[in-house]
Amino acid sequence: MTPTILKLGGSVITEKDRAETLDGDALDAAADAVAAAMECGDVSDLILVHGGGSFGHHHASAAGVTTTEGTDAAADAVAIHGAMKTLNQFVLSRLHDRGVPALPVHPLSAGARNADGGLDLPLSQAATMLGEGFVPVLHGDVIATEGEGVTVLSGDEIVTTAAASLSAERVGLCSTVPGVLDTDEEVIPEITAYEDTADALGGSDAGEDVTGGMAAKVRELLDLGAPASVFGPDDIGAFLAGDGPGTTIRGDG
Ligand code: IP8
Repeated sequence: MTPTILKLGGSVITEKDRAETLDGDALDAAADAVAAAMECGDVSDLILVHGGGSFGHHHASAAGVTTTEGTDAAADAVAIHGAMKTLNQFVLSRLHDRGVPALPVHPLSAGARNADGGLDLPLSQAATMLGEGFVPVLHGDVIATEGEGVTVLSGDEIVTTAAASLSAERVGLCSTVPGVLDTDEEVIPEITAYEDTADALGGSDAGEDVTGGMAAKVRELLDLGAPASVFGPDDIGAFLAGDGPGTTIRGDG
């Protein structure tokens, strides 16, 4: 089993500037594309991951929790986790409406991060779900972290971890932009080394996004052992059909 992993960016499926607000039309369109691809057999072993958008990031930012700065306040951790579960429930129900057999996997209850930042995220439940014909749906979350209480776990880190441990064949990141853009706002078709695009990527313009913007994503994707595509919402169907829309990131990981 060599799964395809698709991440739906939080800013794609939520209204990023309004706390806990879904972009229902965008989520419907994404769910339509997933359902259509499964129906026509373009993809079978599919794992979905979604980001936090105005659900997780709003609460993480309010509590001052990031991927490295943790909290020992359980109520703050539960507020962030609860918001992510709410968003996850929206994703599941829109998929179920279209006959996609989606099941949730909540990282807070599954894994942990050690003091060196290393992530231990056992995914045998997701593998078994795939084998039984389900579509596991993971999400960015908070995670118990040695020496920090809980920290934020980004959906991108889940994608890279799952891609490695489940030997993913392909990885897709659906973002609000049609790919990784250069300084002229043109899509860079292929990236094989971070240095080649560092100037074009700059830092993060992510606002409340506590896990960083495109530069951080590119770095993580270059470490994958599988090709990754970064593309916009209109290209979910093309990606699931096997095309390489947007930017293809091919590291030596
Ligand atoms: O949007 C972050 O996930 P991301 C999740 O994939 C939280 O970075 C809890 C902020």
